[in-house]
Amino acid sequence: MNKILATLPFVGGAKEDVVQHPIGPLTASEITRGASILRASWPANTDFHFKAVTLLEPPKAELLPYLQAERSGSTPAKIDRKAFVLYYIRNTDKLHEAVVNLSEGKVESNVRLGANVHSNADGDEIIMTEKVALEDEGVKAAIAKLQLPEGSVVIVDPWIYGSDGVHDDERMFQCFLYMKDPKNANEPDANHYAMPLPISPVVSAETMKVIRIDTLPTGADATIKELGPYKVQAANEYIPEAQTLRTDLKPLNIVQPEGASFTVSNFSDLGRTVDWQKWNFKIGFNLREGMVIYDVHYDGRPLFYRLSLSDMNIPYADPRHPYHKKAAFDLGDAGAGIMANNLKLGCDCLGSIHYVSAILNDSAGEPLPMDNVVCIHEQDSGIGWKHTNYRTGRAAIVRNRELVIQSIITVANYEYILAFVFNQAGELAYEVRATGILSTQPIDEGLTVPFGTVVHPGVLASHHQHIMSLRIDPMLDGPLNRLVYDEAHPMPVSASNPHGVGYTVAETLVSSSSGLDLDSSTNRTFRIANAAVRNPVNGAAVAYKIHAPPFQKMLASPTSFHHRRAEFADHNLYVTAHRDGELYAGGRYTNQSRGGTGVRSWAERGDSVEDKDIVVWVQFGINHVPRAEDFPVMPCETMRVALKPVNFFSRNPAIDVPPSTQATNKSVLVAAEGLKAEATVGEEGKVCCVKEVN
Ligand SMILES: [Cu+2]
Repeated sequence: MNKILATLPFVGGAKEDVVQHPIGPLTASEITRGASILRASWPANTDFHFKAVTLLEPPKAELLPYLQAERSGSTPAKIDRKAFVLYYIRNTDKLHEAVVNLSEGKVESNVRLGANVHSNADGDEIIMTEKVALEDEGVKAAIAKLQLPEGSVVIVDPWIYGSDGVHDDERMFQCFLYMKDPKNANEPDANHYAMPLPISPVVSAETMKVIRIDTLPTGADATIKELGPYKVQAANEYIPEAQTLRTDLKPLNIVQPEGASFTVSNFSDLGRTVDWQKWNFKIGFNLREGMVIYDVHYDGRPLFYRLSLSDMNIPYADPRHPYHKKAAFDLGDAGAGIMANNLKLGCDCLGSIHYVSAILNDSAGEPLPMDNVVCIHEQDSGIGWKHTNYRTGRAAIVRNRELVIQSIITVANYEYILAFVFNQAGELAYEVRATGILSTQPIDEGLTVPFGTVVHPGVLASHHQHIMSLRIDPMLDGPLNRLVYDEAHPMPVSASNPHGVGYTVAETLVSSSSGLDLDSSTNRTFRIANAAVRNPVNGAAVAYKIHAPPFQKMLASPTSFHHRRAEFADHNLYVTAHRDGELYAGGRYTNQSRGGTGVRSWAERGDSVEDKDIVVWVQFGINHVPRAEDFPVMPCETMRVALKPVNFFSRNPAIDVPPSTQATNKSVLVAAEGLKAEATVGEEGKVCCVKEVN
């Protein structure tokens, strides 16, 4: 295993005779080979539309011993490489999922999936749908009724159709139309979301034809008006050249003169092992989940077997047709991997950065290189801990350095900045920053509605919820863990509590798989614990607690398709007994899904989860009530789920972080107007040795 400190050259794929690690993402040659083995099982003239050619992760019963053997330095038992292949026979509804054994060169299983099971959309399909909508004579005739200015450019945003049970068995796209600022129609990055049009064609994903053209309601209710001349409002652009930029910002450079404190090595052609401080883990990447973190250890102790964002649902508040179907599952309907940005192009990280590239598949079943989809960097996150002895005046202080594993996805109008964040106190967090542009729709000028906010003249942004599900497969000091929660309760006034101020914290064990909720009135806090391993200081079971921000559960009725489909959206937590293949909280196939295939259904099995191999699903999110300030592009809205050790270590794990000193910080005094700053390098242990002089 070679340690690599600098940016790795792009890895184009292994030779077939190089055996890949069992959780290494499929290489280019493995993708090609998987697709061709599958093709060979069909008649020669079959036209395939490949949706996914991706790693089928080994069963945990094989992989866990493999990883343990690898760590102990012994030779692990060989595990076959397998590809999960999802494909349509092109221009039909015939969706198949197959398992191809790459090690043995054969198709192990190949089944056609039933009615109301649809695959994710892909880039080729989205671009084709845009073209089909714009070239349709009916759509052209509808646009003509708007009497747009000469030379206007119309833009199509195809949306996953959604589910309402009304003639929705076929896989379709509901397209929303916009126009560019006619005064600036040649600007490729013009913000068309400021100019929504009231026309919405529906395109069949099977036949790639327009099958219906909806007219959108633009009034206070569901009334559909005849299409007529469209009033073009002022533009509202987000690109910097359209702004008067402020001029009082000085450079702030992140300089790491001795390089990064982390090292990155290959555990397979495309898989990366990261070592940072006492942390050690592996990074994988796939089409559906994007980043996956495996086999997380701290100071040699096992913490987590697998961590990933498992699902996301964004149901919208507008009850009117066709908006009532808007409920995006961005991972299952598209994929966090396939939508990942090339981070080098956007200057998305600062300091010493390592980029990880990936290879996914295109619709022809060929390798699709995805450059720089993950960035690894460190950041300063303020003070880690501090104490000043007021008698001596000496401060002991360390800064909190974080390691960030980041990926950014663009889902048409919206961006999600996704990051696993590790720190020096044995804590890790999953952070989501929601940004990008609101999904907008036309509204009559001067109107307001209670289910959305007018963010620009004639532009409505509906309220919507972002509900995410983080999948945590723990192995705290071993694979058998339990979920408990602590609640704080006041002690009754009694002889032992005569002043009525006492309170106690009581633990409750979650014994069977279920959905669970936070309760701020009792400070209910969930912990994953290993009851077989005890803290040497206090005898408590070693544990990690889950700090998840509270969120409003899905507002759509329990009878709605939204609620039935987003099986994770009704509880803060779910806990289930581990089963291979149960990776996605809303089910494997979310596109126009019907429900019954996700974490709510798995929890209903009532499996024992007491000292078992458990999986914890943590839901979090926001109810996004748009503001004028969210347009034309939204300042980041940040959410963080933190996993923090509780009686896992015997003292503060960050006690050995070297102190923050001026010798390394090289801070500079900013003097008040009329004074000069005089800087000297300070002695060790002193924070600042700079002063103001006349
Ligand atoms: Cu939002």
